[in-house]
Amino acid sequence: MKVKMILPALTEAISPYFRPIKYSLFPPLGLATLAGYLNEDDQVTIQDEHVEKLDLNDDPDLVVIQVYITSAYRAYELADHYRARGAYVALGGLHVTSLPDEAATHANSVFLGPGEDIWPAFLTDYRQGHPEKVYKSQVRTLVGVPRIRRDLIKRHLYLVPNSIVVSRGCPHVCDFCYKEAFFQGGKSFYTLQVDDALAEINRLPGRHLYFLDDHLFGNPRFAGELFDGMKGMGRLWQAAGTVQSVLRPGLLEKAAESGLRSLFVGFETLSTSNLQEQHKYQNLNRDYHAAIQRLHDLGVMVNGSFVFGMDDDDETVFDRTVEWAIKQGIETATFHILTPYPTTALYERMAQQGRLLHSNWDLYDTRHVVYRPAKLAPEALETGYWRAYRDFYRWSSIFQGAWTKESWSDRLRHMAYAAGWKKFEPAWDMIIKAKRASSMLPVLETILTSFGRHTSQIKGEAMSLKEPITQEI
Ligand code: B12
Ligand code: SF4
Repeated sequence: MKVKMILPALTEAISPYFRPIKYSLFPPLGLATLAGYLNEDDQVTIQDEHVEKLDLNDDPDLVVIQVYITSAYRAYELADHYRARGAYVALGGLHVTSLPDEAATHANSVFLGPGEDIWPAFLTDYRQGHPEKVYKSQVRTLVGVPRIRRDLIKRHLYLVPNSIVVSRGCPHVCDFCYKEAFFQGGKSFYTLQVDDALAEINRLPGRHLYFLDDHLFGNPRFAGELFDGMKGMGRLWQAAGTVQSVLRPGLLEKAAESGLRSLFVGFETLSTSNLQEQHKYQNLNRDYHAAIQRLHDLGVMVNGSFVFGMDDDDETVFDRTVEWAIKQGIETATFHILTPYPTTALYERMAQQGRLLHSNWDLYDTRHVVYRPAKLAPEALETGYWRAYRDFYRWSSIFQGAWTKESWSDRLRHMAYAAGWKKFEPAWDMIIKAKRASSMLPVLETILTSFGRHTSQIKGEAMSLKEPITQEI
């Protein structure tokens, strides 16, 4: 059987004028996971439109498309194209789970929720000649999942080829998050077994890892055992966690010892009433400053995530947030405009209040205002959002942030990391066009170690680092 798997891109990602580095960061892990369920004699290819031009003149038997909200229209276009050529089209992913009826008009089968139970069930039905129209995930476990087909990933096209997930979902419930809607009808947080996670890490070549888990620290026992197991592996890694988990004694220390060098932290807002409104209780009354201090003391850089446009936000929110982030010495910040994804609690609330402006999914990209904010005009929210990025990444702000650090190596790391992402975008564009994204990985690794200063956990591992940790896949 000929199988083609596609991750479609949103328009910005394939613009000939400007392709931000973020679209060349991570390979399509979800599709490579699903490919693991195919038979050895199936011919399978994965195409990621963010990094390569799609070949649309082929004739696969089965086409699998992963649909995010911002790439939904493109996904439907591709689905229609392949259906017209006689292929069987399977659509799944976050947006299909939110709006299965919309997706079903472009697909032979639609898949709701994570794929580990429904995808193999479909493959059996398909091979026997009686596939269903709709598959809905109910059994949630990662025990016994097949190996991810990393051999199908074109590693050289990505800055971070070693992305990995060792859990699904998150133990918390925030109104604006995709998570509850996606995991409806079953468990919404579960992990691999520690040994399986360590084996997957061991299979990855090189030093650098990026955990894409929503909340790697979400199950403290699992996380503790994982970090213990990673100690001495000589890895450098990045991940996401909550303020609450950073403040918990013990776990962060283990993480840093096993190679954690930068953490994405969802601060989201500095307003208590905003946190309450979004039911983000795990952030309530937490000392954000103490969390950042703890991370910095352990040599871990902070990528702070902030959302603008919640009901307590007025015109002052942008300057206040940026000023605060710079003073805290946060190395990188990711700003978002609040976006109500369909079927989330936030979306239902906005719909009930008649505040949704339109349903052009292309613009549900956290950079456009798609609802009526409470204390801001939509234009003011968009302008403020862009200004926040500009102000945070000004050279003067980068210097000011860097100067909160005590050592020269940490100051240098702050400047190199912050400037690397935002100040050299034309250079990134050239590297991406030359299809050399992965060649920049050693630079990233050097910066993450603070130019060699934060290497305590890999001392004594120097010998093994001369060789790749495992064979190149
Ligand atoms: C890595 C990542 C990216 C990467 C690349 C995406 C990639 N290569 O897959 C980059 C940086 C490019 C990116 C960009 C953006 N992202 Co993003 N990203 C993620 C992240 C952190 C991890 C994705 C991942 O690899 N998951 C692990 C794999 C194993 O799971 P999976 O991909 O979901 O696949 C499983 C299922 O979905 C399902 N499945 C998927 N497809 C199919 C198809 C079939 C047929 C079947 C059966 C099953 C199935 O089976 C898989 C195995 O269980 C997620 C958060 C998350 N936890 O998912 C956000 C997330 C997907 N991103 C999001 C957003 C909003 C964006 C941006 C718009 C952000 C922005 N402001 O720029 C852009 C635009 C994306 C686009 N191109 O359209 C939202 C999506 C919201 C939505 N409802 O669609 C998420 C959920 C973040 C969030 N919490 O809000 N992103
Ligand atoms: S903590 Fe983060 S991942 Fe978890 S539900 Fe809230 S927003 Fe989603």
